Amino acid sequence: MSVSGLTARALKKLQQTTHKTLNRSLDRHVKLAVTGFSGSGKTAFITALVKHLTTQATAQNLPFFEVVREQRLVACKQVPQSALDIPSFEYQNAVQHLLADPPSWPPSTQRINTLTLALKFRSTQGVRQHLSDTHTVYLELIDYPGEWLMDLPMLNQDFASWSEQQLKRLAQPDYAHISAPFLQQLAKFDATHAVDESALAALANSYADVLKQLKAQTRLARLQPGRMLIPGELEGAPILQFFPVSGLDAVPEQSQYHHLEQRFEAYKKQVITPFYREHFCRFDRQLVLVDLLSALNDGHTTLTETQSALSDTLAMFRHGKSGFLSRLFRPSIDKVLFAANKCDSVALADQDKLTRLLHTLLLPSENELKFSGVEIDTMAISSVKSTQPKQLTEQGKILSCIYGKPVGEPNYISYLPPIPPEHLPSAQQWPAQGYEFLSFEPYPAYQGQIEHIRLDHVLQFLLGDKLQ
Ligand SMILES: Nc1nc2c(ncn2[C@@H]2O[C@H](COP(=O)(O)OP(=O)(O)OP(=O)(O)O)[C@@H](O)[C@H]2O)c(=O)[nH]1
Ligand SMILES: [Mg+2]
Repeated sequence: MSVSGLTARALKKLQQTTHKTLNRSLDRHVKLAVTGFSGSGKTAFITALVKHLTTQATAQNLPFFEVVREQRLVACKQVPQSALDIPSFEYQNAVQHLLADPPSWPPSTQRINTLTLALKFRSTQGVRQHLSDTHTVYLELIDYPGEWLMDLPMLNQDFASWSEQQLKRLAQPDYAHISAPFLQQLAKFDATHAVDESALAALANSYADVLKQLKAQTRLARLQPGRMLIPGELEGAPILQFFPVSGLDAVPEQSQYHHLEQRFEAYKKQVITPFYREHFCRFDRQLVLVDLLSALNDGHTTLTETQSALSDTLAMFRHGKSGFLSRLFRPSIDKVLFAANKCDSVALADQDKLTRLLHTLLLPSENELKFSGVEIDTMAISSVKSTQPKQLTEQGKILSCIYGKPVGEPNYISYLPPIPPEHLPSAQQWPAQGYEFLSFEPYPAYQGQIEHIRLDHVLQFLLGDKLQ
């Protein structure tokens, strides 16, 4: 290769890097982590965010989002994404579900995908005002199957501690009826024995069945390994064929235990680590969506499990105030918003209780984050409104009900939802009849417009300062 060819390429690379760096230093590029376990509402949130910013950005619709209220948002549109190796988020398909008659929810996510929005706005202050009339912030969003998020904490575990944790969970009375066939098979398994591929495959399949049933019948978050549920390109790969086994005092070389341990480590190294490194290490802001209502429906054990799964997962993100220098080289999350999603399934007056419950669940994590200089907030939201509040009078008493179409039901109903607890009730305090919050279909769009609850607060908290 000629020296001039090399120099030209090097120069181009330098220009690209400088351009990227300048974008970052002027806060032009914001990478938002929309985090949440499967079913927490990530895809619906991203769809609603794009819809509201691109076609419904009025002061009436987003009053708490300053740039919109002050009429400084010139326009917002989807632009080609920078990551060419990741499929694009199928916005049109997702939004068509919400706008259809009757409307439905976009399907659950099977692979990672991404989308970049350009927000062109007029600045009010600082250097920017003098640089040009309008400025553009690029907002990058990534959507992925929630199951894959659950794998991140495995990076901090070895095979023995992971196995112990999984087996303890499977033995809990709430889940024992599902895990019994696997646990019985496991009791007959000799981990010290020389490798028998067919025995390992049979147990791995049985363990995968348990995970699938737990997913179908409960709202348990930590179903690991997540790729057993959504394998993506790893369908049928031996790296997925492992399962938890009780620890041994000494692990014989060439034993089945040793083999499983190797597969576990390979899964961490070849599946979780690249995913984490490529997609989860360079976020600027984070939204954590939590579906508290499904966990409450499931019972005390699942709510407690959700709490510890959230705390383990949050610990995996790089947080901390992004000073100018660290920002250039290693941007880190400096604002985290915790959102109790789907708050439209409870009465308007009780939505605050969800916020307080979420706050209580996350206290230890919040404390940790605040200590590292991260700004946090907690709120109850619904990115896509699925019910309308409705007051009914019964025997002279006013009841705060909600009106909507429950998923799978043919008709709209007025429903008096249960009151969510404000604090984590102990097993003894748990109501005998449990909780029964209903899931609703999206509320029909009116003239192509969908409604939200506090999406504008979310946008202001996460992006407001970048659009000043
Ligand atoms: N009431 C209400 N329900 C919602 C909302 N967003 C999502 N849901 C419900 O939650 C379900 C899951 O939403 P998704 O957006 O697919 O969740 P996800 O986090 O992308 O899930 P995975 O793709 O499986 O990781 C939907 O099918 C709806 O039933 C919301 O804003 N309000
Ligand atoms: Mg999804």
